[in-house]
Amino acid sequence: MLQAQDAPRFDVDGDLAEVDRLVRAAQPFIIEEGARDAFRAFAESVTMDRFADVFGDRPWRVQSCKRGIFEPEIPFYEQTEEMPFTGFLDRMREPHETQQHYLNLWPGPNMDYAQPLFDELRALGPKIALTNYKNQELRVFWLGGAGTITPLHYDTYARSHGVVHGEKLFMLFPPDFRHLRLLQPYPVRSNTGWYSTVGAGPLDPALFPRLAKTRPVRALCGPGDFLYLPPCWWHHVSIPSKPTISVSATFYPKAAYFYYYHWRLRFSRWLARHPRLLNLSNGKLG
Ligand SMILES: O=C(O)CCC(=O)C(=O)O
Repeated sequence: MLQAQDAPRFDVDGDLAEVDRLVRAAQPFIIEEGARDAFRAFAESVTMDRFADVFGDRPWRVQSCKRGIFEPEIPFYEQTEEMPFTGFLDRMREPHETQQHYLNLWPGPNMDYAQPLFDELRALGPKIALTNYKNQELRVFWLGGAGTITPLHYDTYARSHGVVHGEKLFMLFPPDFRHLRLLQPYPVRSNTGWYSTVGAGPLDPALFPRLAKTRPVRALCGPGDFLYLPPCWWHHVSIPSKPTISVSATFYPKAAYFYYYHWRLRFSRWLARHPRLLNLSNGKLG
């Protein structure tokens, strides 16, 4: 098993003075909102039954990939399958043995019928200590069943991610050069340069011995736990045991621009849009 340090936790009704320091120091932490009325009312209203009522049998494109297999040429989020929304909810309750189905949902065109649900999510933001911080807007729902995994990767922005029902395990690694070496991302000249070659399945040092040299932070989030995930931190996210609904906001701290990781990702995306340069580089960009 991978040894990790637990992310610090703060009770939202306790002293939150430390939170500002941790955001400025770009360190992860959890704020517990579970006992607050605003969160409880939201959790009572936003359930799998509510999703079934709102989305019904509408055809939906969901993430769909083979469990534990990451295809470097096809980014994870581009592997999809169409199914009725209620069919996806069935998959959440009873996951397929070899195929993972996952969904993140935000207000898209022609989704007026779902607007009241997204309005409730938006209205929750200012009532939550972490997302009220610097006016982050809660915009996205994440829905998945037991065994779902988001492979190890980093983003350039920071996220605030809160569990509404179920449980999510975040394994986080700092954006330094040591971890860049140990976690070995796919090459810059690929579609997936911000994904690690380690960790499409469980993060297991028996499979990837280099993991034993890393210094991860572990954040196991249950209902009402809101995680602050600082910019450029590596994250591997899994749903250990039950159908899980979570929500997220995105936050762009200026400090993000100081990370090598940030520019590495942007350069990788830029190169992906200029395939002729890739050919000219003759595979030398690594
Ligand atoms: O919750 C997940 O499965 C992935 C979350 C994630 O990658 C993110 O918030 O950036």
